[in-house]
Amino acid sequence: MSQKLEDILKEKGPIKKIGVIGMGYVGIPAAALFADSDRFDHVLGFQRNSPSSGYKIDMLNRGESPLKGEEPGLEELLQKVVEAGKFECTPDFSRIAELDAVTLAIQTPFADSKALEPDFGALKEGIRNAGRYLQPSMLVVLESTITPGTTDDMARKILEEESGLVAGEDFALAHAPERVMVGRLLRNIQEHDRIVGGIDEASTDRAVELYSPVLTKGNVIPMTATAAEVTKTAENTFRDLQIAAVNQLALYCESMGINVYDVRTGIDSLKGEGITRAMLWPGAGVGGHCLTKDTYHLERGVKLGNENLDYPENAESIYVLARRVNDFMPVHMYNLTQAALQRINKDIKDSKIAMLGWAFINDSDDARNPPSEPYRDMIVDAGAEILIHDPHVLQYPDVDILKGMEEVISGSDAVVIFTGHKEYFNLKPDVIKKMTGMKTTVIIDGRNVIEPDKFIEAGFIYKGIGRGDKNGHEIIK
Ligand code: SAJ
Repeated sequence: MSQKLEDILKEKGPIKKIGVIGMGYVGIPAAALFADSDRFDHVLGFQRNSPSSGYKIDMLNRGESPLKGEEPGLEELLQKVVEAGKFECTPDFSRIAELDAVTLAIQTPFADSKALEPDFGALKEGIRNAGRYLQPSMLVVLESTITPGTTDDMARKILEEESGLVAGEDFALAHAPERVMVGRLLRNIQEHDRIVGGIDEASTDRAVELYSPVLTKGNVIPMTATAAEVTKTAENTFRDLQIAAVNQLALYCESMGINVYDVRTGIDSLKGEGITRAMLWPGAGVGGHCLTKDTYHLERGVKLGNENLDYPENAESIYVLARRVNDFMPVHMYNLTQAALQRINKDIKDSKIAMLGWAFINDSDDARNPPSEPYRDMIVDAGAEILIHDPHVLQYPDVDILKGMEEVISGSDAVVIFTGHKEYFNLKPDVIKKMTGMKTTVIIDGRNVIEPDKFIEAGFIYKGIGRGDKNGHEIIK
């Protein structure tokens, strides 16, 4: 523990003025909740006045949220804190010098999903801005999802270079990963436990002081900065691993001619202290911006600066293997489509495919890294025609998303369900058959939304993820 930092913070007194850099879906609710706490006097939201997002400044200063989609309570809270004069948004980063603490909530996408290298460009610019105006006794907190080791290394170096100050002596530095999900931003910040990790004890304590007042149900869980980075990336890595485990089980059940959902129910029945199994759901793949990336953040973190990893020789990381299993599911959907069409002597390349569902998650318009995209690319590469329906997704680069189900299904040789939108749970065989106008149609269920027998008895060729009990069914004329 640095006595110098401890003394400086004591001299400074409690945190009163806070800055949040990055007015996005993480920074805006965080800033509003800090401003609403009577423990703090004033909050500045920092937003670059860039052509693409400068409009947010005036909106936020009118108490309006620039975030799309429903966020319960957010607009009211913004109105309240703006009218109370406790929150303002500014492009003037020099005002960081006025503050006691500044948090950075800037996205860290992967520049190239193939190379799996994160793009820290925007985050680095934010850190540089914080460093440029950093004063002794300030606290800097990174909230973005970052590769383990980033706070203690890259962020520390940039802040020290820009400020001439020393982290852990002149200023406090910590990581407090966001755990918010769109649609429940405020509630997640208030109710989830908050992981808070400093580069040293004084930094951790100062960050605990910052976050405790905004928690209603959640508790602060203190640890080191690197442990906090590993916690965030590993909690998503573990979810991806659990999904891969049930996806692999589904593939096994298909090959063994059994129903994975019977097996899932059986395993899930094992309940009780310490013996419960985390049985998630098999499906057409894993999308989004969390699970598709965070495994690679964790893997990079292990490799950077750790020479002494003891692991089975030449064995692949099970976490990376889990990513490969999940990324295989759209390929499996392609293989199921091909196998089903071949049962009626058709081949994908001359077929018309109707895809139901583009979004990566049910009943949402969120289409980041959707598993539907690799499937669609494979279908197009095979020379087939594909039309795509999604009731929520309005647009996607270079992809026409249609709203009329009949238009998409009309004349199609195969109907392929990729997302479990509620609209798809009540598809009727006779209605679909009429829409296709075909004597025999293939239907592929990637999300367990239809009842196989209803379609098989109506003369469809059915294939479903994990439905080894149905996938080889008799064809009913
Ligand atoms: N998926 C499956 N089977 C499952 C669960 C999900 O195939 O049993 C697929 C979904 O279809 C989707 C992908 O995985 O394509 C991701 O789904 P998700 O429910 O994990 O949603 P995300 O990606 O929005 O994950 C976020 C994460 N939250 C944060 O990073 C703050 C994750 O940690 C949460 O567990 C998850 O939301 C949640 O539980 O809602």
